[in-house]
Amino acid sequence: MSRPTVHLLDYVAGNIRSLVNAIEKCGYEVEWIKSPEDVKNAEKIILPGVGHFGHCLSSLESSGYLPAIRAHIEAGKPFFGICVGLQALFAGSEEAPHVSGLNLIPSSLKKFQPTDAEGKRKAVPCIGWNDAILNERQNAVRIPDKTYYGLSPTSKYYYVHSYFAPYVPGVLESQGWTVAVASYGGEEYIGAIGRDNVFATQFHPEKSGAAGLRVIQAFLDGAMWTDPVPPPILTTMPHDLTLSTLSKNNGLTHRVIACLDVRTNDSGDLVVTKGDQYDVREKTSSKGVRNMGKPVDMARKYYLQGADEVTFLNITSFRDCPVQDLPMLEILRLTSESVFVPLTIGGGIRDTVDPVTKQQYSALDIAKLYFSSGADKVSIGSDAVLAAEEYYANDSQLTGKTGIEAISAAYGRQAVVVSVDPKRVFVEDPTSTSHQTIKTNHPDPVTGHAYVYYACTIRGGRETRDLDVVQLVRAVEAMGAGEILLNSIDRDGQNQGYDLELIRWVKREVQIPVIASSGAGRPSHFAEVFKMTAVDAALGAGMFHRGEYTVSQVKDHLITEGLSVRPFEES
Ligand code: 1PR
Repeated sequence: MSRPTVHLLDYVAGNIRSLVNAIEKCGYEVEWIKSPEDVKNAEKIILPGVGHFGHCLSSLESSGYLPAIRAHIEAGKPFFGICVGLQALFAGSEEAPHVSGLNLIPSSLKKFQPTDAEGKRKAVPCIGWNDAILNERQNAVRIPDKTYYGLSPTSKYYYVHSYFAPYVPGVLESQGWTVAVASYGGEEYIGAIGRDNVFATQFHPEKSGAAGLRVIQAFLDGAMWTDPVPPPILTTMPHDLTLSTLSKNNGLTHRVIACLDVRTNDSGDLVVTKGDQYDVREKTSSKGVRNMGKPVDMARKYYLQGADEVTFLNITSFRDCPVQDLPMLEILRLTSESVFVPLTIGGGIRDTVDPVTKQQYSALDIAKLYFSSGADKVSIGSDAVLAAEEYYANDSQLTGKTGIEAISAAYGRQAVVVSVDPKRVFVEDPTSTSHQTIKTNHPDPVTGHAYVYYACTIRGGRETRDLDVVQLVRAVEAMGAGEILLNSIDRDGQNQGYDLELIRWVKREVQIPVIASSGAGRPSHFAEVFKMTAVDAALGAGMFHRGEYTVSQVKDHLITEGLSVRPFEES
């Protein structure tokens, strides 16, 4: 028997593979809308959206989709907008003041401020797990004891956006809308909204684990009001705490990321490996590449343990042309079929020439391949350092030609992570280098020098450049990077905890979110980095791969320390 269908409007760039996978997981088949004519014949439509409000709405307008969508909605047929697909329902957005939306909701989107009312900083874009809670007093249209499209007040959903629809209690509800709310750094905004046949979420349900799949399933099944789901059981919750009393990061839970460094071993198989200070070879006489397991299986395992994101770094890519690296694309395709949290892929994202076909590929071409295989973000390492050097050589002028700029323009800032591989350099005093230094609490044990800067490296730490981390992160933020993955070669694989001095310093320099990486050896290191710095997420590798701790043990520990995490829900 053929499966029921839903029509999907992919008007942007083809990076919605995970949505297709989520729809298929819910038992439905996707039919693609290729022209405004197809909208007429569609019964249920999903309008996903990533990137820039102006680009999305202008391209919908110029290709004739806006009247077709309006007619679909007016005909009373089911419509589901996701992210910019929600924003399209509004009149407009600060992001593109001269571009109009569908104006079904007569208000406009605003940009998040970098500080809250008390002056506390918050990262923009807002990336992470947050609420979508119905305000019981305000929502006139609701059925007691039922949930709206499967939304649950105890679940968390994955958001990534810089612009938001401000929530004013009661206003939209009085016009018959049902509204679910989230809050970020003191600003309340609309997380989900619906009326009659229209439903939309600012969060990405296809990236929100079981909680998100439930929302997609409810829309596809036309189940507007459903029985509530039991709240997840948190066995470790101390008696004096409840979920809502745990400390959040500006409203977001503390993100825990599992990272898999992948490379070919000496028998030619792609394996997850793990280094000490980036040396991934065994210390025994064999000197073989350390084999920690199979990439897809391990990614699934961490998803089921509650990882909030999974990152793959293809660590041999600086030698091999990634265009030929089909196994890495296959790893992404397979992983995205069953892992419904954000997937990042790094390694070899730069302009390149295929050594066999001699064909030229831009960094954007490479990123496209990864996005269409299921990646949500790409992570750029070496190429970001070289681009930053050029940026300073060019009097801090943007050329528009770098991979970061091209990918950010096409897919949005949130899709571009810059992975930083710094090494500490000690100096006797700040005047002995042109680089900015800090006084460290951990002076060089040999020389006793107590001033330090962090030199950027490329090619997996093999080459140190005359550019420091502060210069790098400022430059890539200006180019349009959306997040910093902050490694430390000194700490990698040492199990001694994160480099808090480095993390604090970088957090001060940029507004975009920062992920702490390198050095996690036990759950308390995660609690330490979240409590002692303002970092937005923390990543672990070796301690998970060696089976010493699970992601759920890390999250349990964070809860006992009073820090909020996304509770894992069974699929
Ligand atoms: O330069 O754009 O081709 O990207 C290459 C990417 O591969 C970079 O992101 C770089 O960080 C990474 N990479 C290259 N060589 C290595 C290596 O290990 N030999 N791995 C490497 C970097 C660092 C983290 C690691 C954390 C946490 N790995 O990803 O997982 O340090 O480890 P821990 O929790 O066990 O301490 P490009």
